[in-house]
Amino acid sequence: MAEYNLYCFAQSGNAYKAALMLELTGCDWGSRFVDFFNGETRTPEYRKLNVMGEVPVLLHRDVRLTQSAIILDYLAEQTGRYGWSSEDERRDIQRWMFWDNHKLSSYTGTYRVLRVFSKESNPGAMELLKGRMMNAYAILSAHLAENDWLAGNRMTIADISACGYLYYQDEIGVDFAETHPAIQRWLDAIASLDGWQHPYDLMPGHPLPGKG
Ligand SMILES: N[C@@H](CCC(=O)N[C@@H](CS)C(=O)NCC(=O)O)C(=O)O
Repeated sequence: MAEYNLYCFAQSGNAYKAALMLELTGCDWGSRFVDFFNGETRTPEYRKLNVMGEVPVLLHRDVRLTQSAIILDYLAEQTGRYGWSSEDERRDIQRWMFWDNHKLSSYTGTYRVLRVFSKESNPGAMELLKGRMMNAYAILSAHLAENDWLAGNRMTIADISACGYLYYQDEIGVDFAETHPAIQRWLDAIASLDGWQHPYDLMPGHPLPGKG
């Protein structure tokens, strides 16, 4: 059994944040596929594992963690990589991770679910989410036009958190090279690191059955 075990599935940008951190830091980790699209996170067994019914969940020795930001914070401490060098910097990193969880990943992830995975069409919800998502991209882009990284003048877990959904560009229906070149430059810089893999290569569950 690997040292770290991650409950994940390939379409989850939130799980990808943890998987990417584990891979970039060379951790000995294994994946446990969660059959999200067939309702596994709604089962009583899964709710015992995570009362919030969400992916990712990380197991490490006798520690069980949920929430990607907390998992990244823990892994930064465990590995000594992509973390902070002062308490002020830690707060700055957390500030971006809270923003990512609320404004960037959640609107992008929900919009993508409606656009690509949902059987029902909901144009009103999609328009609302797309507007919020595009506002978040404008904020991210403005920051990255002035800074190479989100916090601390070097790559940190804030960057690993915020990039989580943005490698699924074709499914989101955006082309950052065209619309937000500063975001594309930053995504390319992360993707050039040793060990980087696209979420569909790093985690199990792609392609979805019937979508081969
Ligand atoms: N803030 C959480 C969000 C986790 C999340 O929403 N995960 C999705 C999969 S990408 C999920 O499991 N959703 C199930 C649900 O919300 O019921 C994190 O960053 O870990």
